[in-house]
Amino acid sequence: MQLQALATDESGLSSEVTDAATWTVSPGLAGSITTGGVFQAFSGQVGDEKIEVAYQGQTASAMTTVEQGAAILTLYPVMVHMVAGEALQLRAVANFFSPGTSPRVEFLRDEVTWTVSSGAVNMSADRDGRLQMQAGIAQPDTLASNPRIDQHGLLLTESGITQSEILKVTGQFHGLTGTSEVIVDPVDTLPFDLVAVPGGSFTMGDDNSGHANEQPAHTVVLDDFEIGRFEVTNSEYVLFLRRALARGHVFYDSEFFMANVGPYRGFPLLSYDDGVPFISFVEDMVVSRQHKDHPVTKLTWFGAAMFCDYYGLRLPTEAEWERVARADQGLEFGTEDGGLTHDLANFAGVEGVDQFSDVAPVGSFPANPLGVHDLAGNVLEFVFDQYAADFYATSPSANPIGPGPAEVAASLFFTTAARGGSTLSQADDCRAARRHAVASSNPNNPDPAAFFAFSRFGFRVAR
Ligand SMILES: [Ca+2]
Repeated sequence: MQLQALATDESGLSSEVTDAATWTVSPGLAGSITTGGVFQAFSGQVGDEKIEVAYQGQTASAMTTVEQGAAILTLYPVMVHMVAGEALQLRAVANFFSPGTSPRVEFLRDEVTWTVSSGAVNMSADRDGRLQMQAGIAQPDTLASNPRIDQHGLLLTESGITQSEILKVTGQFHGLTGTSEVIVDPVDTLPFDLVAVPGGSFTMGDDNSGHANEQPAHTVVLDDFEIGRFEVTNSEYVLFLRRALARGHVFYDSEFFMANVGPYRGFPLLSYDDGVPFISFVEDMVVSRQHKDHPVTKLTWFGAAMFCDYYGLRLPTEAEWERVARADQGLEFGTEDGGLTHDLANFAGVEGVDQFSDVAPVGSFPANPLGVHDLAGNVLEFVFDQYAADFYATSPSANPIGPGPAEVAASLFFTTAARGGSTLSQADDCRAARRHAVASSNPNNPDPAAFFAFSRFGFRVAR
C-alpha cells in the first residue's frame, strides 16, 4: 500500500510532508519512501498491521488488515531478442491479488535487486541459411554485459559480445522473484563490398544538359566516404528481412513489409504483392534462385533507409553518388569509359552484352574507373536527400544534403531524389548528372498501401 502524509498548520493550510516525516511500521510490514515521494509498505504476513508517521511532534497512524493474497513479480520485457551493443530496459512490475478485489499493478522503481547471469549458445545455420540457436552450458564471466540501474530504477544492460548469448535476468523484491530472458546476438554483418572514396572536390551538375535542375554546375567538396560496389541484391535484402522479422523489428500486412521499430515505425518498406517479381513470402522469405543477385526492387525509400540503418550504413547523398559516377574525371555516364553503349550498361533496348529487357544481375557490366558497377541504368537508385529542383542554386559547397527536414520520416509525403536511370531509361536519363524526382506516395491517399514501391528502383549503401 502507498501512503502520503499531510500536515495542516494553524491557519488551515495543508502541505505534503511524506518525505520529511518519520515512518514506523509494525513487524509484519516493510516500508520505504519511493523516489516518487510516496511511502510504500509491503506486507510479509497475514494479520493486523499498523503504520505510524511523526512530523514536528505530531503523530498519526493507520491500521490495515492484511489478508491472505498472492503476488507475482514480472519483468518486462518478458523475453526479448536483441543485437549486441543495443541498450535494453527492463522494468519490474508487481501484481497483487487479494480476495474480493481487482488485481493491483505496481510499477516498482526501488528496492528491486537485479542479477544478470550469462550463458553461451551454439549457433548454426540450417539448410536454408536460417540461423538456429540453442542454449548451451552457462559460462559465467563470458558475457560483457554491464548491468546498471538508471535514475528511473530501470536496469540497463549493454552487450559487447561476439557470439550469441542468453542473458537470464532476475529481479527480487520483498521475497518475490521475476525472471526475464534476453537473447543477444552479435552485431549483424553482411559482406558488403564497399569502395573507399577519399575526400575531395568535383563539379556537380551540368550547365549544358538542357535540364534546369542540374544548373548551375558548382563545385562541391566532400569528406571521405565509402560506397557500395554493387546495388543491394534480393538475397541481401531477404537476409535482412528474415532477421528483422525474427526479432519483431518488421511485420507484414497484406501488401507490405512494415517497419515495427525505429524512426520508420509503421511505414511500408517493401511490397510483396504480385508485383514483386523475385521475392515471395509464404511462411518464410523466398528469393528465386535465378534472381538472388538481381538488385532488390519494389522498395519504398524507407525500405532502403531501414536496411542501411540495420547494418550501420546509410544511403549515399546525391553529391556522393554523382561524384562516384563522374569518377573524378567529369565522365558523362557512370560506366567503364564514361560513354553509354549496350556493352557497358543495361538501359532501354537489347543489344551486345545488354541482353536484358528488364533488370540485370548486379555486376553484369564492367566497373567504372572507381571500381563501382551499374551506376548507369539497371535500377534507379534512391539517395539520402530529399529532392528540390532548384537546390543547386543555394547548395552549400561542403557535403551538401538536399533540403527539407533531416528527419524525412516525419513526413509521409515527400519527394526523394533518385539517380542513374534504369533498364527502361533512354540514354539522357542515365547520365551521371541527371536528377530524378520520386514522390514517396500519393498525397491524396493516406493509406500506407498508397505508398509507391516501384519495380525498377533500388539502392546501394554508403558509409
Ligand atoms: Ca537493356
